Amino acid sequence: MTEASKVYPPSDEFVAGANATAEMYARADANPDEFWAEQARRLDWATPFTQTLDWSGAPFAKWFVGGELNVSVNCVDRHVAAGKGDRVAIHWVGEPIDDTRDITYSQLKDEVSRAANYLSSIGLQAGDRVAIYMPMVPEAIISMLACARLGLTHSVVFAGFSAAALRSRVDDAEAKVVITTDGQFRRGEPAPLKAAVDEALGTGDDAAPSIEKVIVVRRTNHDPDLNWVEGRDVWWEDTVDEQSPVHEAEAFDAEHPLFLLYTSGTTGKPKGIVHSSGGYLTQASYTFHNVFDHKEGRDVFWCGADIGWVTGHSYLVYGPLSNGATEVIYEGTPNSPNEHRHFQIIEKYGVTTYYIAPTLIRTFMKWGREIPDAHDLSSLRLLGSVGEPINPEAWRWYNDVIGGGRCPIVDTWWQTETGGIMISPLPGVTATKPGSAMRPLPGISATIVDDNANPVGDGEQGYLVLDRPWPGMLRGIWGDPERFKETYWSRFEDQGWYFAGDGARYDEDGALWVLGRVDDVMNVSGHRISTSEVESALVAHPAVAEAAVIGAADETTGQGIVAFVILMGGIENTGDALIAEMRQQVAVDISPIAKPREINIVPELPKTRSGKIMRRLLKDVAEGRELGDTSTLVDPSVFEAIRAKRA
Ligand code: 6R9
Repeated sequence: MTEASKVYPPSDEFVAGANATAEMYARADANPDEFWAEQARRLDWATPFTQTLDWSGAPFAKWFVGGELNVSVNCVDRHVAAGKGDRVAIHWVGEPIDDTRDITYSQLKDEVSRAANYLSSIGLQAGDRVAIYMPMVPEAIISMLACARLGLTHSVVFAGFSAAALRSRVDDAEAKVVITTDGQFRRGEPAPLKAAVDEALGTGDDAAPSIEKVIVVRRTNHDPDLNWVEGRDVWWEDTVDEQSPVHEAEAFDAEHPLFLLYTSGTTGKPKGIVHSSGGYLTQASYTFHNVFDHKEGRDVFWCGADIGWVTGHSYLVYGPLSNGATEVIYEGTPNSPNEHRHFQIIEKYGVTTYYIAPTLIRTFMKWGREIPDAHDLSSLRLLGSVGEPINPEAWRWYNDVIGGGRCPIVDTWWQTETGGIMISPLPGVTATKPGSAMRPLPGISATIVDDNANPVGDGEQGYLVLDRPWPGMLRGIWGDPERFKETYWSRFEDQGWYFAGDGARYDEDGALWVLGRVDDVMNVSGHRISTSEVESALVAHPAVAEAAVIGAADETTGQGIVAFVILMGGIENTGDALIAEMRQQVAVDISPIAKPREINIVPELPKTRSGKIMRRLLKDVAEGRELGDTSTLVDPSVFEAIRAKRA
């Protein structure tokens, strides 16, 4: 057998002890509703549901109809009530060395209750929206759970996003409160964060109309120019910390909106993905238990995502905590203060289950195996990957170097919209292939089809669709039901299928390979960024007349952002200085993570006769390939000029 086709069967030890079993697939297929009802009953319901799924209003689903629960009680209180209050919920590891905090489930209950008491004391009511713009500090998770406790819908905005990005999300959600920190640590240095909130929320006529309060956690205590708006701003320490640690939680309908999370689509405007309480928590909890083979009281789980992304929501907060897990939350970057940091943390806390993105694995590969080899990683027993396709080479390196050849790897495909993992191997059940997400989980149904909705043959590429509703599915786009239908359900409207936006294929053994986006969404280090969002930011620069952006293959980040811009007439091309300004414009409008790797100032863009920019051809150029079919171009010679510019 060649190295490439090698299959990795589960070890006897895993087969004997895994939470998941092979018969789950057949059982779930035979009666999906009954299967999901059983998963939902792993949670505590204040009022039991009377119907598992109501799909009569498709594509707007209702799961666990009539049921009522409190998400925060499920993640915290019930573990305390079951006598597990002294178990560590969170080993928090700050970026500065030795800045750590262990939080038990009892302590978490007190903290969440205090925050809930404060949020209700300022008049917030179930259904109100709260924006959370914070680095990876415990108060971020406490805030999310406090919102959940009160039925407030949280909208976490990644703290790496710019003030402009925060403002558009606050306005779209009409958030009443922003919870933030004074600053955050960035590679050892304190940097302001509240300043971005002040800039976002504005003053006077420009003030964000929905905002009533800004709650500030003291993190760096360092910003000498910290601005304070009397009446609007309060310190967490002076308000939340003063509250009673006792809070009686109320139960909410299973369909109550738990959170909004904005994500990039194919158009410039980010969309607020709406998630429910009962269905979302059921899927987050079920997948955590089975895909990560979680063993209560024994495992130490670590998910390297930021709470600003869906992976952070489902596998830093709701999945692990609903299962009573002990987890590591790390505030900093993997190379702070040096490249050993992650491995030191694994060693120190005895991490058993480690879940990161392929881009980080490839970064570790670049740093060299002597770094992980210098540490005792023998506590690890399961590895996970998420966010983008994992190339077989990175998979094998992860397996051999980090996993010591003994840890199953779960390559988990899912999306902000799906709420939880959808396609993944099951440890102890699946024999894995490097680079394949293998098969939909029990209860989940996916298929690969062509333009006409016909199933593709083995080896042929098609569109990945989800042909049956699932509990964690998005319930809509905030404030825009039409866009929800149009974006996800119009492509295969007659069939009633969800179109995921990814290409995929089955191999000859029926294993599923996800090939990446088929739309204008780029995936840079596992972050979704739309080409049009970056184009809009570039065009906002006064020197830019037109911009075309593509994602080009990149060895480390999966894709890198490459832009082609045309200058306004009369603007002098000052080269690097001008390009630096344009990159800055993108950082300010969106985030530093969206800054193009490369900006090419070109005389013209390749267009079809109908005026569409031929991005496919720009991609060929950026990836150094021979040009594909140029016959539909108005003027094929523009490429000579573009090539000349890049040389
Ligand atoms: C969880 C998350 C979703 C997009 C998705 C796909 C890509 C995620 C993947 C994967 C191949 C995997 N993606 N996991 N591609 N293999 N295991 O990342 O959500 O940020 O919404 O991105 O990421 O293209 O459509 P989100």
